[in-house]
Amino acid sequence: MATTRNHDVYRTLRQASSLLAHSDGNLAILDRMLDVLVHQLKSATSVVLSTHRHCDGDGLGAQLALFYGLRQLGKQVWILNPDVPPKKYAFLQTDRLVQVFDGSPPPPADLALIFDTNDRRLVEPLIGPLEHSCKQVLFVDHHPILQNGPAPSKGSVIDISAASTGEIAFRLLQALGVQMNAEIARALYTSVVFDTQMFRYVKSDPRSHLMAAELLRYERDPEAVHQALFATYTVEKMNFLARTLASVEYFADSRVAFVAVSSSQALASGLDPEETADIIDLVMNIESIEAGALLREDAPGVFKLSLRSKGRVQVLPLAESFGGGGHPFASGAYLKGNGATFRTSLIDKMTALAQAAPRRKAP
Ligand SMILES: [Mn+2]
Repeated sequence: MATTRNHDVYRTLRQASSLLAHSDGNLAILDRMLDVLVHQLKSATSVVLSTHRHCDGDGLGAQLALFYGLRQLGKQVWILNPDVPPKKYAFLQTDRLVQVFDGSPPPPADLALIFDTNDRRLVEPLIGPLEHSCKQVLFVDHHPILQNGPAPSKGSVIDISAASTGEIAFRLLQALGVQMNAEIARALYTSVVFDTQMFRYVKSDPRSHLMAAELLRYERDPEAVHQALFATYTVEKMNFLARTLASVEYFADSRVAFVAVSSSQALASGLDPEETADIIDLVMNIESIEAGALLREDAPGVFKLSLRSKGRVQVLPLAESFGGGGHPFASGAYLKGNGATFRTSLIDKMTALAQAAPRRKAP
């Protein structure tokens, strides 16, 4: 029976997590927080599910999985997001299932869960009205809590050992006794595949693969998901990337890369400005590169910074020093000021970080 098998995989997942937990000792606390959340979900009759602005496959997959799962348990459930999901996620029926906040009060619910962030600023302008309408608003996330950012609400479940929020959603659904099916599997598989970038970033932990193995018993066309997530370029976009790649600057023996773009250039090439982050991910494929920065100008003096690292350079503190956040090795910030000053400062700081970083070992 599928339930028995689910249970076995869940036990393996827990064993895998406890291996990690010995290093930080947080697993017992995390387990207790998950138990409390499961209890709250069981007693709730109405739940709103949300995620951060500019949602991605992870947050979207987690909220869709919970949507199907909680509906299966007879709950009243809504997906309400701060903005419209990118078109490439239409294969997840986002047009039909995701409501976009338009200023009117969110449905009054027992509980609201916000996935894939614990920074309330990334849920503006929905977060205030959500707190007003719902009895409790909690974050379910895998990003580190920011040193200088807003604290997540009490009772939020934050597991930084998870490679995707989908992993936490999977555990919640299993603990709730939800029966796995094709819809839930596709949503969770999207989370895992998106945030691990096809199993490239798995935190040296077997959980992403174990979970995928279980989901693939229900997801019959994983290649369709891979293509919907990753083979989405247009010719215009490829040409834009080619032009921009030619302007990347390299420093510190090509261990550091810096590139600047503007939203208006992107829009003129038919790109959503968010898609320009693909440039920095491409640059990170260069063997020698340890850290990369993309500075995107959205309006005169208004920038979005994206930082990436291969793991030996911590870019999160750098993002935090600019008022941003994210993961230790993929983070960002919104900046206001002088682009040339930011460029110099970023290159100096990343060069210092790369030079202080440990040398790379062969696997
Ligand atoms: Mn994520």
